Amino acid sequence: MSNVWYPGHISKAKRQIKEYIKAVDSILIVLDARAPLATTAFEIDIFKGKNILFVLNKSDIADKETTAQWIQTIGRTFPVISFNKNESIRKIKNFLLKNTKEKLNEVRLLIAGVPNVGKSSIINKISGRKSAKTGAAPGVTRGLQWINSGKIKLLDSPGILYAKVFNKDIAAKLLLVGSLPIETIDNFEIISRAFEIFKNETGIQESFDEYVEKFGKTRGFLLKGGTVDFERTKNTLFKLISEGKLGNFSYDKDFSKWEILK
Ligand SMILES: Nc1nc2c(ncn2[C@@H]2O[C@H](COP(=O)(O)OP(=O)(O)OP(=O)(O)O)[C@@H](O)[C@H]2O)c(=O)[nH]1
Ligand SMILES: [Mg+2]
Repeated sequence: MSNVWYPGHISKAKRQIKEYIKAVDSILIVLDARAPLATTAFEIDIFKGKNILFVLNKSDIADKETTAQWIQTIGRTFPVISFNKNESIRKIKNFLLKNTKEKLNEVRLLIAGVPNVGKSSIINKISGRKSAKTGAAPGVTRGLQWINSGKIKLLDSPGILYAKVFNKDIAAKLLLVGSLPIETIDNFEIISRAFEIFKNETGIQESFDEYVEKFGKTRGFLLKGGTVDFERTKNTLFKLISEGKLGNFSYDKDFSKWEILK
């Protein structure tokens, strides 16, 4: 499997995280509720020995039953909650305060995870301000940034990923949840695997080409001469899937595979 998207700011962020880690007591690892296994595709071992908490974010666009099962599974070994941008600040604040040790009346927390899982959005929610930049494409946060919210001091960090040896299944799921930008995926195997996984959830009958053809026509994504603009349609299709606009689905369901930081 070839390498996937790995811009320079990610390797820089990993070096910075290793530095800053000494200054924090706890790590809040944000996973996408739709793919809690695939969204651990980074060197999670660098956080070993710290107080680790998990958030399954974007639960509003995941399958509810599957998220409940993940909470049960992960909850056996780590503090975990499901969350989404429509939920109350109290829920996440209480979770953080309950599960962190206070030092000098301060909770210092690093927020980490793969790109686009909603790290900066969670920070803004907790601080009640738009202090951290957020955006629909992966790779919005470029450097580490402290944000204060009363006694909770939050350190936002850029999304990180493994640099290489991406397994096709993991890459496909990262694409489905928007952690890899569709425009950068030139390996068609990843795209077709992602469509296959999506198809399994939705009950779509068509092949990828047939589906793109139909989707492009419906949206009017046509080139001169009336043929469907494949690139534009494919990119829009994956963007909409990642934003949950084509339905709420979960892509990781193998609960027995959760064996992190044992
Ligand atoms: N449906 C849904 N979308 C969300 C939620 N949280 C964040 N988003 C959207 O997801 C996108 C990414 O959010 P960010 O907060 O920028 O994510 P990030 O993890 O900081 O991303 P990077 O800095 O690029 O790694 C934005 O378009 C948000 O509006 C959520 O709970 N539900
Ligand atoms: Mg961010």
